[in-house]
Amino acid sequence: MRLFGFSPTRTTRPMWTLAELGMDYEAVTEDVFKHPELKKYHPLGRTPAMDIDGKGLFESAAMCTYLADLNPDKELISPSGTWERAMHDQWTSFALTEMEAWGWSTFRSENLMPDDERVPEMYDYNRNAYRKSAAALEMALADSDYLINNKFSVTDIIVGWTCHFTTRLGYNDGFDNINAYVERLMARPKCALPAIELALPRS
Ligand SMILES: N[C@@H](CCC(=O)N[C@@H](CS)C(=O)NCC(=O)O)C(=O)O
Repeated sequence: MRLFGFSPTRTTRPMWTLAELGMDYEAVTEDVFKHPELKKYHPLGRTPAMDIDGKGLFESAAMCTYLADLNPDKELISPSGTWERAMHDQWTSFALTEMEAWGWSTFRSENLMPDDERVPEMYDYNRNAYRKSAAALEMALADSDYLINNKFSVTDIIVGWTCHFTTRLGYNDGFDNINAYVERLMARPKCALPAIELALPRS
């Protein structure tokens, strides 16, 4: 098994999941975006990408879910068909589509696009849209440390990366529960999330 990518990108999600599960793999980190095989495993040439016995798997949440499913004894995820699994699907879909996507739009424009393709007009809109959604997670974390049955799971690895990323963007001011959640996750011994460094020149 090979994992293409490096921290603090979304590669941190499968990296952390693999550590929690105690699975061996080869990390491909050097010049990864220029790696001749990356496009074989990720159609857009992005990271993370996985080579699993020659088959490609992309999308960090799909990787984490698959890896956790491979190791039911580790109890990092509940089986399909259970309410807990539905809650996993709910919170991961919510984090990726209703929270992370807004921040990613700004981050990508600001950091990865050439000057003439940046869209700074969208930044306030993206931040506001993020905050409307994040208020729902803030409420869900009011009386629980972790998202599924108050027990750490792969759901927290996936959603936790989103919250760590948006904290780096300066999006979580006043969301005390989300900020405490990120700190709680970062204190876990196998956590692969790095120390918070602001990712945008503006908040
Ligand atoms: N939804 C994808 C996002 C993949 C993605 O955009 N990865 C970033 C790094 S975190 C990347 O490869 N960026 C390079 C680019 O956008 O050109 C996932 O969660 O795996």
